[in-house]
Amino acid sequence: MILQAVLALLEKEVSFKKRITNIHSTNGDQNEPWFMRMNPNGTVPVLKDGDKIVCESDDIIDYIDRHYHSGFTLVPDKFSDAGKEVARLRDVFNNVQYEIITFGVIRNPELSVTGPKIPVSPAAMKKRIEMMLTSQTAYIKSMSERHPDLRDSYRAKLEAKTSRIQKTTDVDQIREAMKKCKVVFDDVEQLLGNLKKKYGIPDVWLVGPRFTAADVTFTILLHRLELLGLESRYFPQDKRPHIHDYYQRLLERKSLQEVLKEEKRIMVIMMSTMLKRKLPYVAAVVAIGVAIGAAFFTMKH
Ligand SMILES: N[C@@H](CCC(=O)N[C@@H](CS)C(=O)NCC(=O)O)C(=O)O
Repeated sequence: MILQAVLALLEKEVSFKKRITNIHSTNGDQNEPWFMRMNPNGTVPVLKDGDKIVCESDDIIDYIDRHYHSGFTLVPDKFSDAGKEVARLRDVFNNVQYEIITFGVIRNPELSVTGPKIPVSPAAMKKRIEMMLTSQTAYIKSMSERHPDLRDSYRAKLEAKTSRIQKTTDVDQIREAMKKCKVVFDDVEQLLGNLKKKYGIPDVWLVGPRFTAADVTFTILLHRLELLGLESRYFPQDKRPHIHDYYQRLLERKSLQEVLKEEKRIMVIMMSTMLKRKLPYVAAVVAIGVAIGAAFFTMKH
């Protein structure tokens, strides 16, 4: 998830340059040879720091935490109790099937409580998924033929992407992903309650009084569920008061406020680009681009 990396960069108060691309267009940066040479998985986000390239959100967060000592320590020593708990929780949150839930709920809005706040119609989402399975895959295939040195990476990407996207069209899999996500919320609710008792303070984070990488990952999950109009199912004040209160505290954090502002800025930029090109499904491209987004970061020294 791109926003995790952005949030971590903001929490660490490091400066960076960003390059934003629309991963849902046929030839988004992530499918281009220069990008595949940086990240053979062809996924975002990617961080470039001098000659060093880091792919995968978690690795990016670990890298900036290790190399930049401003802000909070997000990843405690992996042998400490806190470090082990951060790793455990990141694993739990990374196993939530974001893509299936996001695409699935937009396409089947009856699965949402208040309706997705992303202005994409189910029909536009259906077309978008079809486009991904047709023109995007055709583009990746053509690139694999034109760039023999990258053929294996393109082929692996094609396989992974097709199977991921196909899963988003199966309502049973969507419901299953949502059910599993609920179990995560039951566990976190209990965890926060226990931590409040243990530390005797009301404003605990997931591993204690300090904000860590586990909170970064959970923040973005909460934000995504809110965008999908699922907050009253997953963290309503009456049933999951600890998570509800945790999210209110998150919303007061400067880093998350910046991320939300950035999300809006990207929406405006993408909207005007799409309008200029007179592309169809403007709302779908813009909104999904924002929600799922895409970015490549370069550190400023
Ligand atoms: N585990 C990876 C997942 C990366 C990933 O799947 N990124 C998606 C966007 S959330 C992507 O780049 N999709 C574009 C594509 O597959 O063409 C990470 O956390 O960095």
